[in-house]
Amino acid sequence: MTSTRYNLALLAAAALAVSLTACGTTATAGPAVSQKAVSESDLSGKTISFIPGVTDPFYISMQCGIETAAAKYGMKVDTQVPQQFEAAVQTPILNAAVAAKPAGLLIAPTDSQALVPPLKKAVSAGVPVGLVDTTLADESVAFTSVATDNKKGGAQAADALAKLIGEKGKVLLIAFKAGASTSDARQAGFEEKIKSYSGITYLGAQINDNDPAKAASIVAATIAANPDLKGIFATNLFAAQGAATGLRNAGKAGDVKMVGFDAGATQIEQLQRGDVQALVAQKPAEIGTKAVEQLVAQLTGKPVNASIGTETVLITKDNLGDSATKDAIYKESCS
Ligand code: T6T
Repeated sequence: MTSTRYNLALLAAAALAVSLTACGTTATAGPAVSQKAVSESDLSGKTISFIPGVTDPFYISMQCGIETAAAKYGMKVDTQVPQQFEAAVQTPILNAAVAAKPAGLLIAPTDSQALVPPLKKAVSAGVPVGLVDTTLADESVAFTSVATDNKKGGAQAADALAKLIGEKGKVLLIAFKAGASTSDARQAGFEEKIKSYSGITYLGAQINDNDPAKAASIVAATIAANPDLKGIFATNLFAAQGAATGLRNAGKAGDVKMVGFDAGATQIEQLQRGDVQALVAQKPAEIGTKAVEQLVAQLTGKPVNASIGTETVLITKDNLGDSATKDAIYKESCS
């Protein structure tokens, strides 16, 4: 949590260079939106538009959190999912959602630059924008941003992988998407940390474009060129799924150690099978719940947190039975 923002009466708050002090922290007013603050009871029947990055258990779990939190206020949730994790696919979905004039929009932008202009338009059209999971190069567009500390998660993965390989040997990183803030931050956190292990040779990052098959072929090619490869960090669910398949196909599962980000059912199976040794699980339902709470605060003129961080849980075969770990496994559906 970095700062607290007040949404001033939302009217001609255009020149919002106003700075307030709340709870001992300096606060900057959020972006101008054109609605008046309403009471909580007025929210009943209003719609929250939710646009995730793609379909996967991470965003399904987030949707479950959003729906449960919205229901407390009698609010409806309209979820529109891009078929691919791509700005060009997500932008028209966003534009259509804004045209329907929801009470607020919660979105995981698939590209930190490309989504800035359409989200600025959403704010100009009077739709408050909250960011979930991924963020933007220009965060001032949004009244809140709720996400995992992805840089820290990348560093956590580096430490886990270093330990698994006895702090020696060659390691590869699979970045799921250049320009997606989460992929970039996980990579940055991993790279910064892995440098501190003098016995580890970092082979660099390769991008799989959120395609498991591409991750599998990256692994095959890397093993062909580096038969002494010792470890892999795959930066999301699809990268990890494909990388684990690639290791199995190459007959290297369990021999080359793997740490993946995310914890859907497939990742847990791969962990149990020994193809993957550790998973950095996020808390997507909590991200969704907190984002709704911030949206309600924004709409009712209450203090809003500009930035909220959620924790990660490192899952290994050893702690798989623990209750905290069980809770961290993503859902495949809300029911
Ligand atoms: O890793 C999550 C999410 O945090 C990322 O931004 C995109 O990929 C996932 O949805 C997993 O597929």
